[in-house]
Amino acid sequence: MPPIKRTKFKLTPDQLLEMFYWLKLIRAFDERLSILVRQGKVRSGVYTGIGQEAIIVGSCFALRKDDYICPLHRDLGAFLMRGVEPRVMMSQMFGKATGLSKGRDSALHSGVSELGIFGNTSMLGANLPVAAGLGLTFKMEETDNVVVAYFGEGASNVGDFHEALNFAGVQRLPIVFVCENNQYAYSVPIEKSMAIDDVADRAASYGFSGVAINGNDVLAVYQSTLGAIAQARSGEGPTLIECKTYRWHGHSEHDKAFYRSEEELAMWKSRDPIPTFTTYLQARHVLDDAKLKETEERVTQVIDEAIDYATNAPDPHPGDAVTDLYA
Ligand SMILES: Cc1ncc(C[n+]2csc(CCOP(=O)(O)OP(=O)(O)O)c2C)c(N)n1
Repeated sequence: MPPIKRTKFKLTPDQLLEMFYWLKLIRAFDERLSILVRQGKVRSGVYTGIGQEAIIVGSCFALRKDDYICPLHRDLGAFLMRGVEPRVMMSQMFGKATGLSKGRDSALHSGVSELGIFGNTSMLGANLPVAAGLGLTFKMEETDNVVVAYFGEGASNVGDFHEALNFAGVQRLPIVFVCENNQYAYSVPIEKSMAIDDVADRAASYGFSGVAINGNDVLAVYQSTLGAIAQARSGEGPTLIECKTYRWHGHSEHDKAFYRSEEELAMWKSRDPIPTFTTYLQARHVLDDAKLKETEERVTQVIDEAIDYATNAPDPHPGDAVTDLYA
């Protein structure tokens, strides 16, 4: 196969390599966090997205800097891709003063408005009406910004999801709803919580399109998000993209996931988004052994540095507990 100049989605080799870097970095960040939890270094629940990275990378890659995301608990990678420094993110997980919320929350609820990240609360699906509010703001201000709102298939069973989609559909809001369907909501498999196969079908009730795609294919996620974003920017309203995937670890690091079989896990691991994309890049002469080694070394260096920084960072000062509050 001859080397490619750019893909049919107009991605250049450098952009493809950037996507590859993010996949590797986000995977490594979660893998190291998983070890750090066992070492007692993390002062937060850790909900890794290992196995699901293609969704975050493909969708965030399609965004502009001035767009917004509404992430959920499993989306730390989205924080990194939007520009949060790995050392700051690691500090956040360590509950250090150098973290996003300066060690004052359980780490998963911060937002960074200047990077277009709207912080979430613990209530499943509660980020979706917030995304609708952001979309309404963009519409009223007549900007062409969009918001990407992430949620799991479990969250698509709560009322907030349906209210948000209904409102977004009625108002034709510039929102891309990205469902990370990893097959389980904690221990509940999808067939025990939904009477239909595809979350994507729910969009039709609210007057817009829903599409179910392979969430382990970073280019498929990118392409779908790009199309949905173009539609949202031109005032044609929201889209629901359901990305089928699987989480390799338990719901959180304290969950041993006894409710699923080894065979099932092995089957999904064989669909690992990273080797699939690696082979794609190698076959098209975008990635050679030297670039692969360089990327892996860079990732290790970035993560090592982030851990060193967070380990040596100061704890929060009790006197700062009530700073940055407003009423
Ligand atoms: C309204 C609400 N109900 C229950 C919970 C407890 N809870 C937290 S995460 C979770 C499972 C979430 O599953 P899903 O939405 O599919 O996302 P995933 O964790 O699989 O990424 C549950 C039940 C909660 N936080 N909020």
